[in-house]
Amino acid sequence: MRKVDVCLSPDLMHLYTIHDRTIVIVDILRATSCITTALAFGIRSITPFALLEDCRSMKSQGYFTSGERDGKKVDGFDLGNSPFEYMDENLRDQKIAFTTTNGTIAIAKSIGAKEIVIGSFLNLSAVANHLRQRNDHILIVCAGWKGRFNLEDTLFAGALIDSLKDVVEQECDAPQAAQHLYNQAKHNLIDFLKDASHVKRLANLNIFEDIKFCLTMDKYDVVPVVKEGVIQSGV
Ligand code: 3SL
Repeated sequence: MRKVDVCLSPDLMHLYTIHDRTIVIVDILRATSCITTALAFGIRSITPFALLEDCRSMKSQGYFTSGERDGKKVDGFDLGNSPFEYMDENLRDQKIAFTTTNGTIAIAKSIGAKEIVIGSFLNLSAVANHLRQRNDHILIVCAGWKGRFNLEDTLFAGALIDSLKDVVEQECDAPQAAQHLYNQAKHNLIDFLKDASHVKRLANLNIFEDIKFCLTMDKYDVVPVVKEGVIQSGV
């Protein structure tokens, strides 16, 4: 049996050995939901950056610049961090440089893992099938918010563990906790998350449709994979 664990915040990454693991990065609201959507809509690649100015500098190399800080589109960037922005025909086959408050930090901290996969509710079954085909131990890394725990990423971790329960052995207590939470929430994720901190943060920015969309299950079949620092479709 392969082992599965959940890292509840990128600030806890130092506790885990990663070189022998497939890491699944999750930032439901909204970075990994955007990446999944972008690749489903035919964007060629997404290069993630932890630092905003590194991302901005890619403009001169023909990249579209995209992302946010504190939920707001970065001044001078081409795109923000709403999945709906990536459904644009004009972006088909283009290269995007991407930076976000938490999601791209979680990716940067996972470099060195055996494989890095991008997960969201939008591609939950595709990611689960991908993991089933590999025999690696798994670490689900929740992007959280500025080092803190968040509910929506933990719910995704629970959903993924639930769908792999016949082939994984849980390490420590975080996988159990995530699975219990998901089983409580699964009949109405939107209602369960109505008081979640990032739902409120986005609502204060008048962002509502993104939340509903990012909580949709299995809309896309793509499995974004990070290879040599670039995210491309692995399926
Ligand atoms: O932190 C992140 O990576 C973002 O997904 C946050 S936001 O939803 O765009 O505010």
